[in-house]
Amino acid sequence: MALSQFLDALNALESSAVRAFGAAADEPALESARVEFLGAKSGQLKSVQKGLGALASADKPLAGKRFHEVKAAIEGAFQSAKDRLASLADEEASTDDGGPLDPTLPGTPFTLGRLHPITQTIEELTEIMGRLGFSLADGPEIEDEWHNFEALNIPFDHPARDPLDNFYVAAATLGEKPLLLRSQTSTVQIRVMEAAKPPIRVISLGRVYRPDEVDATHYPMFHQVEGLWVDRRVTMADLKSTLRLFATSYLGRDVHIRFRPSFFPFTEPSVEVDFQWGDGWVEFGGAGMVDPAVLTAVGYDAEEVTGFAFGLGIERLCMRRHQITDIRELFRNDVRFLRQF
Ligand code: FA5
Repeated sequence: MALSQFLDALNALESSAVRAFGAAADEPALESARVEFLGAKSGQLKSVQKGLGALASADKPLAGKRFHEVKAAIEGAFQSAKDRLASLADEEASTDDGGPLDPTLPGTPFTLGRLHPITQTIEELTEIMGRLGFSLADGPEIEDEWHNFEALNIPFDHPARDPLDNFYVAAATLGEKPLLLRSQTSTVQIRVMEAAKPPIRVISLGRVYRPDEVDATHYPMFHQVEGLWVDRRVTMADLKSTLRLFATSYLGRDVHIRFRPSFFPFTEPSVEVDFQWGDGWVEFGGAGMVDPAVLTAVGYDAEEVTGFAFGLGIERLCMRRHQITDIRELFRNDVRFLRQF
């Protein structure tokens, strides 16, 4: 046999074997390709090898070298086909318990997130008060003592200013104005009145902070909704009808509302606001007629205008609406709980 003929046969064998192993899509196909090309008895490599003996001795070294190259290439193609099928099998086992892929099975559904119940409550309260003509106002959560206390007629020696009852910001150093996390949204009353002249009709909803002991109805961070209406001849009757409309819009027509005499430094007279809950009454917040001292502190003429203000706990409203009995549920961030709203 001529050398060139032998080398041509080797080249043809190499390309058909590499193609066959590359195309083997499963174990049986791979095995039959193995038998065809690498089979010990009648594999094609074996039969080409037989031609080696018929070559002239001078051609044998070159022919033998090329034969071993082709043999290594074919065995390599077999090994990589084997590895490829093994890793495919692993993948299937890990995604589908080893069973074959069933393209007709439904996919993994995307679950849509939803707004936190407190955010939902804030949005709903904003809309209700918007219908009553109240626009939205905002203020910072880190406040100075003027807005949190002084302008609200809470003097320096008032117990509400006790550092133990407030979250003062440690970064405010000696000589600088002390700063604290606001303990009530009433701060926004001052910010709004400093910035605008009457008539004023705003609400503000946001976070407030108090170092209260945590229990089923108290949390160190909670939310309040503050309302403020200042104009000529605003009366206590306006306050009561506004709060009644607010309560029935959010909680339903059968909710009753009750005022109890109380004291806040920034309102006079002041009341606690209770809503009926089952057989009993629950306190939702405080309210009253804006104290003339507050109107004067922001530069209003207390002889000309009057106003009412209220501040209610948003968690309590949300809990009352959804029959949530423990405020801590709202902040545990357990999606099984939050998904219900
Ligand atoms: C005030 O904060 C006054 N600023 C309310 C006010 C505004 C009076 C305008 C007059 C005019 P009080 O401290 O009572 O009031 O708090 C109001 C409501 O916040 C409470 O009734 C309660 O619903 C809620 N609240 C108070 N502390 C907590 C707490 N630790 N966790 C959850 N809610 C709370």
